[in-house]
Amino acid sequence: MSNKKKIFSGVQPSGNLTLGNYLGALRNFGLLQDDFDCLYCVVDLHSITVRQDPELLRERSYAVLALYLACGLDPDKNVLFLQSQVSGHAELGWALNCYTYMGELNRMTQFKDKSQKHADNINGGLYTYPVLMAADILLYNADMVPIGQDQKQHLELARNVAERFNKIYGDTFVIPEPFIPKTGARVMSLQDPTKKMSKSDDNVNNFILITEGKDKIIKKFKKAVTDSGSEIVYDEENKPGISNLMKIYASITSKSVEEVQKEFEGSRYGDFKMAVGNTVADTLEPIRIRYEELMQDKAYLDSVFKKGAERAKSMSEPMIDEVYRKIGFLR
Ligand code: AQP
Repeated sequence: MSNKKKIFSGVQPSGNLTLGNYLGALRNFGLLQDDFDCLYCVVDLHSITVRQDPELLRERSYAVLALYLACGLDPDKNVLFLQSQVSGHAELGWALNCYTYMGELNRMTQFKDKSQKHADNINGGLYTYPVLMAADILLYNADMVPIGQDQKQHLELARNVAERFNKIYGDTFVIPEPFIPKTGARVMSLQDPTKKMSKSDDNVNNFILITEGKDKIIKKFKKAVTDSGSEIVYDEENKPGISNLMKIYASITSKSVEEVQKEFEGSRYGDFKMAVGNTVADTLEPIRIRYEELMQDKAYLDSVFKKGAERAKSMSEPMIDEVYRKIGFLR
């Protein structure tokens, strides 16, 4: 690692990755790899806050790595690794739990949403999830964290915990900044555009998978709910469906929403949906092809994880040492 600024981000292997994960996170990871020292993690420890099938979890951990690579992340330039293979995450996570207040965790909206969705399994890990996320980031003194809008509240908590620790023990952690894309930060569900597109959604028509074929993608966009009226205008409050599609198209084509509105002035909803479907499918197609090739070579994926874990371990061990020493543990 050089003296470039450091980036950390992660994705949970809790399902197949969606267009939301791509536009909110993965696509931006690739854009940052030349200017920053980047660590991109497959955060499997986080994923068990919701019950996972062990075989499927292993397969999905490979799948997230394969998608990192298929989206253009270079395993030599970036540290690509599996969270459970680097013990510092759990170690720092435990320590930071003792510097985080229940009042802070009670305010987390993701906990509220997920406890409603998994009412039969509201476990302690789901509650302290943001503390482990703080540990992920602070362990490496990351300066910046590329995330979607939904993770902003968690990042603010990480900043507060870091500041609290620094105040008690002197400068230890860098205070991380969020890096949230202008468009694509919050891709909404296709059938219910008032909630975000999520990989663990029960209704498959709510999301587009990065690895889905063209026919399926177009079919799902055709089915996407639109609003009353017939004009392609951006109005999040009164036209959440069409506004979501406009934001997706803007983000994929790197255009502004105003440009998209102009481009489709006078078009019908059906034609616009076809254009969005086609553009999304064409963008994702090469990623899917590369992903499928990579998933055939688990030995290669294991070797990337192994090298990543070695690098992440050597980067994180001095921080664990410093924190444990400051807290008062014998070293
Ligand atoms: N709909 C979204 N729009 C933009 N960005 C999104 N992200 C997730 N959904 C959207 C971003 O993707 C990154 C990885 O997310 P994660 O796997 O850590 O968990 P998540 O935020 O909880 O994503 P999901 O898809 O909703 O997963 P499940 O269903 O398992 O909870 C993050 O940077 C996130 O902001």
